[in-house]
Amino acid sequence: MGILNVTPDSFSDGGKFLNTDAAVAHGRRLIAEGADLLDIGGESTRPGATPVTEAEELQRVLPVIRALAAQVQVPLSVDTMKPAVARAALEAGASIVNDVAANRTSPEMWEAVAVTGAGYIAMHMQGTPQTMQHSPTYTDVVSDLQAFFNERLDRLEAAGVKAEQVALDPGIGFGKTPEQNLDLLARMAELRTRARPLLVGISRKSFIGKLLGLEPHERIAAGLACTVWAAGEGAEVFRTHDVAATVQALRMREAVASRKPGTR
Ligand code: YH5
Repeated sequence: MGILNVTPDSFSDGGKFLNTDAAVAHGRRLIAEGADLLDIGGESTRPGATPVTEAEELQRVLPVIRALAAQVQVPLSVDTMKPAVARAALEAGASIVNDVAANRTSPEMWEAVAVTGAGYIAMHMQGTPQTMQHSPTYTDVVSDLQAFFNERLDRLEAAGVKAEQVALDPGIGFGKTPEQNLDLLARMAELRTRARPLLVGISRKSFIGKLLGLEPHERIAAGLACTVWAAGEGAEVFRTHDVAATVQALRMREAVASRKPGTR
């Protein structure tokens, strides 16, 4: 899954206006590098980021989704916490909702997914983007997330969203200490709740920077090591800025793993 951030710090001409063409070109490049899907987001969910208004988020993502839907074959997901943005994005040609706020009650979000039959990524986050890194606390981070996924799947099904529509995501970095992120990666196989695919976002995240003392653009190799590990644990979808490198790492891992009987 290639990351396409449509925020003014990513695709502007230096001013506050977004350049849709540049975002679309970047999306096409990620597909050329081997992305099987694109995740399009108009709101930064980095720790401490300020929320954007619904109107602003719609203005950012809709033109890019419309253009890409007309030009490319891969499924498009919309990275949003707002039901209205999800609904509009699905109408504009997205087919998956990436809901990083799946730990909140959002009947409207689930309603939109239920009626459209769209894919749904249920990501775990403790707290909100504003507060999540204050002092994340778990009894046992892996069993707490298992319980969370089970509860979410039950409630999604009650809301009319079929299990087949859902992928689960531990939300690396969303209300987790570096050690808790490592625990989730180490024991990722235990998160394969009810046979749903696991998606994981590792790319350039702060826990890598904190552990190894690296700036975001220096974190690629270390992130790939985590990606290869997670694949061995059964993770199937990888959300990344660095598609070409990720595809190479995963293809090589697969080539090796396929030579070893009984290996994932
Ligand atoms: C995710 O894991 N993550 S946005 C801080 C960084 C680097 C990257 C420099 N949306 C996920 O990518 N959706 C984001 O430090 C996501 N899973 C899903 N499903 C955060 C991000 C990032 C944050």
